[in-house]
Amino acid sequence: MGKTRTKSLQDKMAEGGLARIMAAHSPLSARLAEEAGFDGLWASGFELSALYGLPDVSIVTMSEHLEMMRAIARHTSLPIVADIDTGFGNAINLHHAVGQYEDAGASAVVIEDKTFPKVTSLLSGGRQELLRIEEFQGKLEAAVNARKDTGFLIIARNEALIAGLGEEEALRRAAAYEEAGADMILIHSKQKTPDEVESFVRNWNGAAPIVIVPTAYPEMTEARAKSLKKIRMLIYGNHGIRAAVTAMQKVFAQIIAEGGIKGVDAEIVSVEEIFRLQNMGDVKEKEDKFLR
Ligand code: SPV
Ligand code: MG
Repeated sequence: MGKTRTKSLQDKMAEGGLARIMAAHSPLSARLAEEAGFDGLWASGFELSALYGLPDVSIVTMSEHLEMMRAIARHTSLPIVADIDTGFGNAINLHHAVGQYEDAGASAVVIEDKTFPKVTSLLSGGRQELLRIEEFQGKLEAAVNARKDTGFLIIARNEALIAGLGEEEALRRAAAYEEAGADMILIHSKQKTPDEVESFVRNWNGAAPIVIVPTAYPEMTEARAKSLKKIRMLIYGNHGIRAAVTAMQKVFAQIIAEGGIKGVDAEIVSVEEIFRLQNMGDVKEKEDKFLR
């Protein structure tokens, strides 16, 4: 199954294609992303941290993240791009982590060039410390060495723009990461417009395709990303958890305001729809077959 998913991710990106990857924080959200038509899932550290009501600062452990990723993998057939932050330590910890995520069914890992513990990238004024280039190259080489399937993607996440170090440093780092064996470069930005990322992409001369997460610059559509020619993966980083919070805030407030559930009933999915998403039909079939 792992290999089939990985192949489908690669097929999507072949010949100029753009893989559209939606964040998932649970098997249910993963299934909804699959039904909506996304090409893959982003096992987001930010979303899982938020689900636990925690900040995204390396508090959620590898075991917690892996366990959720396994549950997601069991529930969908989409390829999974695992957000493994800094790799849970140094090159040795990362080597172990890559083996675990590949065995758990991921098709790719994204490893960021920050120090451990990391601070979430989009926070205004966040403390952003980057590793020395040589140290991160060692981590990437460890990740490449750890994977069993050469199709399993090692994606280097470049946080130079997030840390305010400028495009020249971002390009220098991207070239060094490609040299160390990264299959793709994720360039992250928290600028409110696509300019910063577009300029980086235009000036990127490497062969490694680019991954973007346009949360901060929503004017970057799929068509605009495709027109830049070098972007092969677009990650919608946190729209599942934000949509869930929006819906719950609205419905919960309405129930309090109206003193009951009558008003919201027609606005939310039926209980039958939840039964469908839980595969209750399957239980009925098994009951008919096995319960005597
Ligand atoms: C995540 O979704 O966990 C990410 C993307 O790493 S971001 O939060 O935008 O940095
Ligand atoms: Mg993350």
